[in-house]
Amino acid sequence: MDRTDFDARLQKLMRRQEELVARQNAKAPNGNGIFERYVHPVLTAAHTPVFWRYDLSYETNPFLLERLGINATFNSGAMEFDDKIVLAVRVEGNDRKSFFAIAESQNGIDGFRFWDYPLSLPETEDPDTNVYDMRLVRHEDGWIYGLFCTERKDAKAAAGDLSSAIAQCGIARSRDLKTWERLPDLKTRSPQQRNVVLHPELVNGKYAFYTRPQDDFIQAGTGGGIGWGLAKSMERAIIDEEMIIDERAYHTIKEVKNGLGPAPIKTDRGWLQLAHGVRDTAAGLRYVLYLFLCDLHKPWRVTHQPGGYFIAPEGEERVGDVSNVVFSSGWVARTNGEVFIYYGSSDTRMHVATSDIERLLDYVTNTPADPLRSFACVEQRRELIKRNLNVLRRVNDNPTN
Ligand code: M1P
Repeated sequence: MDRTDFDARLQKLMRRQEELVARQNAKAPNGNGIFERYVHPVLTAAHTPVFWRYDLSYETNPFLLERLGINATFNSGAMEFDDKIVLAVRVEGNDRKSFFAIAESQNGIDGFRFWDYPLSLPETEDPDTNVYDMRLVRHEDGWIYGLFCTERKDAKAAAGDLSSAIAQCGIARSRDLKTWERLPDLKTRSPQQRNVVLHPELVNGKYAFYTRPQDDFIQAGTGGGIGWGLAKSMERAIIDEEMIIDERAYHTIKEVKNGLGPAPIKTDRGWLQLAHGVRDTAAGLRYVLYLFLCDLHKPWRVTHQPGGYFIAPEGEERVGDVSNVVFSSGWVARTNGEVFIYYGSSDTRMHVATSDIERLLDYVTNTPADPLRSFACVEQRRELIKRNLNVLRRVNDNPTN
């Protein structure tokens, strides 16, 4: 390729990327009233800057080849920062390693643009092989914490087993999202921890964590469920006692495993919680999102839990590197009551859904719980149908025009 062709191809690459970042998003029609989906994902691998992926020097890359490809952008933490919405995105390179990068948008719906450099996250003395799924929490102690999964090879794995891994909760903190201080990993009694989330307020003067203890890297085994525990400090975060506050249950959306999503939103009726539930199918695991409410003064006590899922994968969301997955680790409640829910689909891309506190509280407090048996589900639905047919009869008898 001569210099002129090189320059033309580079300009085309840059232009295409600008067009993608500038693409406007719009609400998808025909929602269920609880939340609105959007027609475009907010982030894909193609949103990552061209200068992260290509060597742009003619001298060292005369064919303008992509040198360090990006495979996916998903499962992001989220918060308001400097009057913008920022996402701490799980970016995965073609080499399968994940890292974190901040992308910001003025309106939270479109225009997400990555900061020039990904986060340079310090390691502990036991280096992480892979880090992912950061939850951002602005804590009442003044720090912004990023809790994430740190994964390392299982040193006790049998010879030839190159898949067994140990997942634990890594902790970092920052004031500006640019410089990060790495703290020691969370210590609990569980051999595996993923989906650990910091509660934004102290509870009885201690740091409060939602956990997800497991026996095994993938399988919950005798463990699982969303746990709760307290630690005296973040500089040496140790949870001695962990209790399960939201258990897995047979023949539900969270039969195989579950885990908290982002840190809860404080409302006057309690702490609104977003989580994922996993069940097994002949086609593999299926991940959906669900909501529940916890007591305002006892955030470990579940007060309301609607039956079934809140968001399940739909359309293109169903397909990706790990298909049939929606997973959320970030949402933002704005002062006007709006809620932006950020979720990854099929470990590939990021989406936004919008709702508001009033609607979510109505959904969570008035949607009936899972009755756990087909017969009881039919009874539940027959009761709704009966009431509705009466409403429709009244409407038909008194047409307004
Ligand atoms: O691949 C699906 C998800 O698997 C894990 O979630 P969990 O620990 O609940 O099984 C995580 O690796 C998550 O990032 C991923 O989306």
